[in-house]
Amino acid sequence: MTAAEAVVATLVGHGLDTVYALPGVQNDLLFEALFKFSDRLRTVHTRHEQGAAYMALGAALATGKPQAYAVVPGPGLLNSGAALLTAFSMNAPVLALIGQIPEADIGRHLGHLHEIRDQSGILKRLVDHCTLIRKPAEASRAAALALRAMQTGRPGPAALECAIDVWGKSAPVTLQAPLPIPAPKIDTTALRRAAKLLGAAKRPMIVCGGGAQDSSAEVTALSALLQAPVLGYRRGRGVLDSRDPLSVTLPLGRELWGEADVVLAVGTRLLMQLRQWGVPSPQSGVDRELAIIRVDADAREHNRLDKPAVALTGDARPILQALLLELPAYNAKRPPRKAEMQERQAVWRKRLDKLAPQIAFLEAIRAELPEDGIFVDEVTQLGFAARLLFPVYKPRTFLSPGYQDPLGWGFATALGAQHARPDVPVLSISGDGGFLFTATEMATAMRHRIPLVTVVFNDGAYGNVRRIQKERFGNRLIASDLTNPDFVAFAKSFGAEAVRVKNPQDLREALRRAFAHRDGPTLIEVPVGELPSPWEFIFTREAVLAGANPGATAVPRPRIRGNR
Ligand SMILES: Cc1ncc(C[n+]2csc(CCOP(=O)(O)OP(=O)(O)O)c2C)c(N)n1
Ligand SMILES: [Mg+2]
Repeated sequence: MTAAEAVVATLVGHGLDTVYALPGVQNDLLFEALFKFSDRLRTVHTRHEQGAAYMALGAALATGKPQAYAVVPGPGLLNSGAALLTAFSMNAPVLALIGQIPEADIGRHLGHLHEIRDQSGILKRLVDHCTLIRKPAEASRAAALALRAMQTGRPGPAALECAIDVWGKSAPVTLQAPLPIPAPKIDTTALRRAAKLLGAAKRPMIVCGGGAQDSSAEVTALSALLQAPVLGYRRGRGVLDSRDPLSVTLPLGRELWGEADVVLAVGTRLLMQLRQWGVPSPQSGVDRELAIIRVDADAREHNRLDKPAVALTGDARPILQALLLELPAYNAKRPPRKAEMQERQAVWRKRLDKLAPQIAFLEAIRAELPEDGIFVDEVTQLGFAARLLFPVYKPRTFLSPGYQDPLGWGFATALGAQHARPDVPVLSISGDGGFLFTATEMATAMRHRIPLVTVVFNDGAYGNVRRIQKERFGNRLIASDLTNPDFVAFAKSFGAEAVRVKNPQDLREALRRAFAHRDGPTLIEVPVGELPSPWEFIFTREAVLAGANPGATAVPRPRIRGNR
């Protein structure tokens, strides 16, 4: 086998069925191998490397399984950079297959096509696991080690580099079967302490991040047992069904955090909570210590901000399963909180009516998107509102881009999600700004008949930036107005279905037709005016006054009850 064939056969042996890719001479022999295996592994080619990497990311997020993309070195790698960075910050198992210049000349700065200084060094700063394949006999094991690293401990992307002349080299090859993924032993002493703390808590609360997406059943059971509200904002949405009154987002979550005495934090960095919320809310009138129990796949994550009362390292699911067995022995009786939560949800819902225009469009989407349909968020006015109030019923059905919040991720990521999950409808929202980042992938959607439904909310501006310039910089508008194409004509020119609608009722109609059309993509353009600001619901008043910098330490540090 050639090195390329060994890598491709190993991907197949690990259950991968697609490589998102854009070819070029350094990878010709890799594509030769992809051709050979095309009955078992589909190659989906895109129109920009950014599209290939975002598609792999979307497929990984929608399935929870490793996905791969392949691009040329230098400009190909850098074009995929924002998506690879986003995969890292979202802990998404994405394998980057990157070409290289001739092996003997790596590091010699001769000016080979696509040469970049220290490509391995660049990759090592972007991902935790990176290998240069030097021999065909090593290729299969290198791929298996990368795939194992992507799923071990804190999941995340990995990279394999291979030189133009090594992909095609042949040798006898032993294919490496999937390597066992080590699971850390659960610390039973810490587990018991967690059960005792939670069991004795008067007002326990659960905070979920992206790391909780695969433990929905466990979080749901714990929430019921403890009568604990579950806060999921952005990456933690959908872990507890939004129809459960104990399921909260911001800003009710912030209020509840201010009242909680014990917090179970599952797969979340807690950055917003610890840096911005800190102390109990003024309304609660409570002065108390806050005990935090952290569950995280990455042991380094526990103590970054504050030492928690209890730290549990490993996959959330087995840890929460063990906690569910331990907890009943210590669990105090608490009054049910359903009625209280319903009331408080209703109060906030009324205040959130300030976002009525966004709410009306989101209600139209929710009414037409089936329960298990996937909503892909963007850095746009409708996205910010969706993070606060779009009802999410199941895990992995609300894909939100995490702390990178890279404008333009949405369309291509959603294409990948839809490609990997042809069994459910996927809906992508974008602003006119974000959509054009990867709009050329409409050609990919047509070429591979991907039935993604895309709604573009067109306000003729980088609206979020423009609002900040208006409100905070005396209306000195700069670089925030946009000249747009006719989005409907644009989509139609690729052969896609496309329509323009003016109100939520018509959006609903258009969505119904779009979801019924499974033979290719649909674009729906919605012209909108300026939309009301969501920021008062997301940042504290203090943080908004301090410039709404999510990293700002705008409030006093909390008194966290540490692990003494
Ligand atoms: C890669 C990247 N570049 C720039 C930004 C900064 N940014 C955040 S929102 C925004 C404007 C978004 O415009 P649009 O997509 O039209 O959405 P709107 O706010 O108008 O709804 C910009 C430029 C970003 N988040 N990510
Ligand atoms: Mg806009």
